[in-house]
Amino acid sequence: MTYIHNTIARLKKTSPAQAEFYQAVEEILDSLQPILETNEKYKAHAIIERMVEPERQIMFRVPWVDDQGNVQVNKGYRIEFNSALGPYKGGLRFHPSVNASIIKFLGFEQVFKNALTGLPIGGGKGGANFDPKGKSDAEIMRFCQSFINELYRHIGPTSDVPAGDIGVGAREIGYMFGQYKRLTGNYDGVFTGKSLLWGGSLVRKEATGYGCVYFAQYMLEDHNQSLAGKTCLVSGAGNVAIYTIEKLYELGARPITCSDSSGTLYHETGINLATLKELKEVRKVRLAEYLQYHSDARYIPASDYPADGHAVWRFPADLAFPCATQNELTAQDAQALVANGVIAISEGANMPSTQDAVEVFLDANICYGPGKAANAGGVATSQLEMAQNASMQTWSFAKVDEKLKVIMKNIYRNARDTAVEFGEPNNLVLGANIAGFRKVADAMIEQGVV
Ligand code: NDP
Ligand code: 2IT
Repeated sequence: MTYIHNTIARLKKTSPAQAEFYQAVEEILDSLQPILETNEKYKAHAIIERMVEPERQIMFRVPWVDDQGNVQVNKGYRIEFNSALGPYKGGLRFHPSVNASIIKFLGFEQVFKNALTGLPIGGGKGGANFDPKGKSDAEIMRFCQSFINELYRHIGPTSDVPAGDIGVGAREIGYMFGQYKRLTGNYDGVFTGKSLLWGGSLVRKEATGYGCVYFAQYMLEDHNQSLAGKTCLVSGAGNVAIYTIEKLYELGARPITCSDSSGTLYHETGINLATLKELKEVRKVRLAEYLQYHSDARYIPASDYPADGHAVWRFPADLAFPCATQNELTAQDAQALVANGVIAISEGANMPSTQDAVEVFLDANICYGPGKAANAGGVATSQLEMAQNASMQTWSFAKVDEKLKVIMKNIYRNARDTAVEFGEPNNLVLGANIAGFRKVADAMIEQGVV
């Protein structure tokens, strides 16, 4: 306990005002107590002290000109957190809320997540406080080009390989790759999540959502349950939410909600996937427009949410898939889910449940798959994209999907077996955190004090 307290106290001095980052560190350290107590080597090698300090943090100005001819300025980030297991790997987030705390929490989580995949990738994260909403295609392109005018010198196919996250999809990756290629003259696998026309991997677009559902499936199978016939709550309406919903239907479940930052949609007969894709992938409009296609659905605007949480978690269902953003599920939401008989949570988003909410799930002894395990299918498939690029091959959809399933099963088993080893068989938070930590920490020790 003192160890956690001292680490957080030190971080508050050296990295002030980074609440999300402290939250992510505290959760990991809390889980690591049993292994830190019995393994002097981690203290002797100052592993925690080194792990919580990124290897390198790059922050830069991103100036660009909007369609009216005004000069705009955003702040760009790339935080290269840990390269013990391989090149820095992790997404870029474009959202107005982005700051150093958010990028550091995401980068820190990424280190452990990437270790859990079993693949040779270190952890990093980046982005900008740029708001893509309402921007024209030309503005998005100019922003991406300016962002890369600085970032290009820090990335490379064997050093740091960015991908998408909130606000960054195939369109943005295309503009960033184009500018990187122009500046460096290199046509290489420096980004993942690329278009299928020029180096992308089949299944990467679907991978985070599919993987999150596979993870739920493996948790349920272990408790003699299945997805068939289960009602599911999904939050978000972006890349992860859409492909979570798609896979839930394929496996016989019924997703009845989704949401965006303006409100929540509830459709008792099941969210219409074709309409959702049309609204969000093609027309890029607000979710409220869904009602124009399906008048039997209900829409709850964010202004009508309960003061202590989010409307999406207050509907009765068997399973919950938070797929929007950090801290979108509060302790009160968790209590409502448990009271309504939820049997499993699988997190598509990064750190969507507050620390108190996680405690509620663990106390209720239901299946709880933390994001760094349950959403690792996205980054794992990114690594499969890197492998295809490096070997100049293109694998079939079935081959990549099969590899994704095996990776998700291995992550689940690794987290579960580690939880069993440390005497808390149903605590996948503990299992995932210790399993990820052990791999990174032991690699760091073998590589010396660097
Ligand atoms: P998208 O940008 O495609 O979609 C994000 C969705 O979440 C949108 O519906 C958005 O609504 C909603 N959202 C975002 N921020 C907020 C907010 N502050 N409040 C309410 N709603 C919000 O992103 P992704 O689907 O790619 O990412 C979703 C989550 O999954 C993130 O936590 C991300 O870190 C995580 N993740 C993503 C991976 C990937 O491969 N893409 C891999 C692993 C994790 P609106 O449009 O109104 O903003
Ligand atoms: O949070 C994540 O794992 C991602 N946004 C995906 C990162 C990647 O490199 O594919």
